[in-house]
Parts: sequence; C-alpha cells; structure tokens
Amino acid sequence: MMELKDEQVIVAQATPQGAGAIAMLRVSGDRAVEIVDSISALAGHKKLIDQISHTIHYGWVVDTQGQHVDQVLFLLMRAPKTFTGQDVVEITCHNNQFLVEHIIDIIIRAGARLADQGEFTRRAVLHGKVDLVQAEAINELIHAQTTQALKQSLRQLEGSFSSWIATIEKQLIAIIGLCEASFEFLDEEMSFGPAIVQRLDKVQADIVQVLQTFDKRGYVTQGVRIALVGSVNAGKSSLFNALINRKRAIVTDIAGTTRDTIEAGMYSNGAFMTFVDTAGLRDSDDVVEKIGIDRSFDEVTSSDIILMVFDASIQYNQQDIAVYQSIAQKHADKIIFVQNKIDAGRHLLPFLSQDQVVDVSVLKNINVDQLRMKIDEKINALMQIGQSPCLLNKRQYSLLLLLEQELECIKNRISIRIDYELLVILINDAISKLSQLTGKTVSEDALDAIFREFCVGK
Ligand SMILES: Nc1nc2c(ncn2[C@@H]2O[C@H](COP(=O)(O)OP(=O)(O)O)[C@@H](O)[C@H]2O)c(=O)[nH]1
Ligand SMILES: [Mg+2]
Repeated sequence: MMELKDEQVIVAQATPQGAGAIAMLRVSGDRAVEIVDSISALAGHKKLIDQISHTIHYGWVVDTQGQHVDQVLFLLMRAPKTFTGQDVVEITCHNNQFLVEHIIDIIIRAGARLADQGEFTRRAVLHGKVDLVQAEAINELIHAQTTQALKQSLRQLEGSFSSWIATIEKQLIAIIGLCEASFEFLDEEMSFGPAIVQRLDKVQADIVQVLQTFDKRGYVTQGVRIALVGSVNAGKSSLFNALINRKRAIVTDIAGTTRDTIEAGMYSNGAFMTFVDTAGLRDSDDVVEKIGIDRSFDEVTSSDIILMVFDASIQYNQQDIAVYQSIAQKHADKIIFVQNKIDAGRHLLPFLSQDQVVDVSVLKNINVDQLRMKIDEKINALMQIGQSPCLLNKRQYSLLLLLEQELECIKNRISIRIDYELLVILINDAISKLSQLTGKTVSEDALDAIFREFCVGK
C-alpha cells in the first residue's frame, strides 16, 4: 500500500553539522518506533515498542550485520504529545559527521526517508500542534540576531499573535451575527448599519496598529544604522572610535583623512547597531575624497539615525551653514546634533538652539556617555513596538494589509446601501484571510514556500 507523504517516517539531524560533543537525530512517523527497533540493540534486550512513552533508553545503533555502530540514547515519545504530533524517537549519538551520516543511512535503509526542509514543523502544523504563525515564529526564533527579536519570536511561539488573530476573527463573526439578526427585522425600520460600521472601524483600527509594526521589523531583526556626518575635521572619526570602543578609523588633524565610509557593528542593550564613519560634507578636488563625500550624502539618506557632528571651536562660513541647514531641515527626525571640541570653544550654528545640541569633547571625554544615552533613546523609539502581539513578516503583513483593505471596501459599500446577505459573504471572505494566516486554509504551494526557509532538521 502507498503511504501518504505525511505518513512516511522521516529522519534528519536536528543539531547543526560540525564539531561538538553530541548530535541529535530525529525520527518521526507512525512507524518510527518500529523502524528504530529494527536498527537498534537496547540494553537488557528490551524493545522500544514495549516501553512507555517519554522515557530514555540506553543502547546501540547496529548495522545489518548486527555490528555496533555507536553507543546512543533513545528518547521515546509516543503521539500525540510530541513536537510533530506523531510517534517520535530522538537519538542522541556521538557527534562525528561520518557516524551521524552512517546512522541516518541505516535508518533510511530500514524504511525511513530524509526529511525535507522544515518537514517536522510542517507536520506539527498538520497535526494542530502549532499554527502557521507559530511555526514561522519557531524559524524566526532560531535565526534571531538580537535579544529583542528573540523575545518577540518566543512570545509569538507561545501564541500571542495566534490569540490576537482569534479575537479579530471573533469580532468579525459577531458582525455576521448582527447581519443575520437583521434578517428577522426586515420589515421594520430598524438599521444595523451604524452598529456594524462601528464594529468594522474597531477591527480595522486593531489591524492598522499591528500593520505598523512591520516598519519596525528591520530595526528589531537587523539592527539600526547610525551615520556620523558633518564637517571635515569636526572629530567624527574620533567620536566613531569612542562609540565603538576601538581605534578603528584613522584620526589626524589633516582635513580629508577619512575618504571612504567605514562601518563597525556592535550589540548594546539587546539591540544591534552599525556605526558608519563618513568622509564629511565639503567640496574637494581629490577624486577619491569626492566619491567618499558623495557616499556621505548617500548615508544621510539611507541611515536610520544621523549624528551630525560640528566643530564648536570654529565659526563656519555661510556656504557650509547653508549645506548643513538644508540637510537638517530635510532629516530633522533622525538627526542628533553634536557639537564636538567644546574644550576648545563654544560656537553654536546659527540655525540651532542650545537645547537642540549635545555638547561633547571626545578628546577630553566630556559628555560622551550622555550622547550614548541619547542614541539609545532614539534606537528604542525606532524599535518600539509597544504591546504589539507580533512582529509581522512579509507574508503576514501582506495578508493583513489585504484584509484591512477589504474591510475598507466593505465600509464604503455600506455607506451607499446596506445588503446584509452580501455583507455576510464579504465578511466570511475576510475571515478566510485570517485562516490563511494561521494555516487553517492554505495551499500546498504556500506551505512549500514557507517551509523552504527552514533547515532540514526542524
Ligand atoms: N580639541 C579637541 N580636538 C579634537 C576633539 N575631537 C577630535 N579632535 C581633533 O580633531 C582632529 C580631527 O579629528 P577627526 O576625528 O579625524 O575628525 P573627522 O575629520 O571629523 O573625522 C584631530 O586632530 C583630533 O585629535 C575634541 O573633543 N577636542
Ligand atoms: Mg574622519
């Protein structure tokens, strides 16, 4: 008899390849225990099939000749209380890649097949152990690069996003309830329109709030880009070195020392930030420096935060001031104005007031910590997702956006004429977007695309 793809026993290494004390292989499927019994010798001549679930057994993996291949531990977990919802045996063996591959090969010869990417998690979804947004959270958790991203994916795995989706669904179902109630009052002058619109407004507002977190995703998962721009010789490279705690950029009193942009990444308070030192903004005849200056202007646009550094010991000419002022106006939201060298003077740029700038002296280490705090505040503001139940990924964002647009259309229709029967159909349609989100109704192709991002043992 042909077995369905999801019933076949699958095997894969769940731990990463490479050096380490032990490796773990996972076997899942209805015949998982039977297959593992056929390639193992347990201490005391036991068989896994006779053992109670969720127990650990010591023994050997053996080849077809009955030769010991490795000394291992078998972790027996019977359905349904397993990750995949099927019978699962986890085998912990010594971590030698030849050995691991040999054992996988033996298990495959005994009737299993190598798992596809994300196939264990896919089965977990199929058996209702987790929904699709939780499955996505598992992958995001594994790959999280910042503490914030890690925390958020854990929350989503625990169901924060799933329960939010459930409340949205409940609200939509309540609206259908109102439509159906209206059928009974057809000949009366009673309109459910305002109540329905009010409820639609509420759902829409909830969705919009969550949609906004999508913009934050990059900051939380990839970090924030902070560029140091400003006048030449203002001390940008000195400040850059101070902020990253390393002497990375060359500092001299010769104007034009930094010709190309230099980047350095660091973690702070669970966030990741990339500092970018630039050549500075000025005219130059030097070809290389000119390119560097162009790049400085590019950084102004592409960075998330700009530290605009000025030299407080000198007075700038009108032409320079005009350049700085135009940048300042254009990018006011993301700029922190820094007046360096306050040990040597206190000239303030004419378009700035004292409370807009942070005075520092990198050389004398004055106020640099205050500046760090100011940067942290700005980063936190960027990453602020408040009490949002999720940090949407692209798939989730596009589905929710579609849903939000659908609700907007529905409201527009209602404002013209209210047809309760049609409304029920449209709202049900909206609800189906939520089912796609959680995977209740989702095409095989869509699932393939999602799990392709996973690793083999997950
Ligand atoms: N007096 C004083 N000099 C500084 C300070 N910070 C940097 N400098 C000096 O200013 C010059 C230019 O510094 P640099 O970091 O290369 O400036 P950049 O061109 O903006 O990158 C160097 O000689 C530094 O030693 C400061 O806080 N006070
Ligand atoms: Mg420099």
